[in-house]
Amino acid sequence: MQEFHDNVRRLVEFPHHLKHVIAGLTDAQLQFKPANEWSIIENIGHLIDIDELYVGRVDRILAEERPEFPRFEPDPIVAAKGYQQMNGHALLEQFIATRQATIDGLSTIEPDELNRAGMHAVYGEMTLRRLVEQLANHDQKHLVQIHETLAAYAARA
Ligand code: NI
Repeated sequence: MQEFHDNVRRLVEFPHHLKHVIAGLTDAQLQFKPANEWSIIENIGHLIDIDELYVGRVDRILAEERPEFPRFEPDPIVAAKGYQQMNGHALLEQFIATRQATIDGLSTIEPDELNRAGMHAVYGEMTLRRLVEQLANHDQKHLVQIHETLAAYAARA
């Protein structure tokens, strides 16, 4: 249970880190797209998509016996939602609200439910315990990508 709580705490803390990074950025920085990469706005939108995806998985794991999860393709969703045309700071506030809802949902999980699982088409068995760890790791992956995008913006010709 301790590991689960540690990962939930990582999920709680992440929006504060992200807000700190995003706070002073201009639209030009937020919209800058390195070749074949998402902009910072698109990264924020994708974080919303993934929270919604994971909350859906959590709900199904709690309600069904070993539900099956299809492979998720992030790029078409990011493009279809048109994040690139949105206001980055408003989108960040939307992510913060989405993440709060995620945390509220996770707070109702009982210790004996942590080993309940679904079956992912690519990753195989996903217990609730592992799913929450993956979500916290996913945050960090995109934080790194956001920092790399900022560095690429600063270094652009
Ligand atoms: Ni991702």
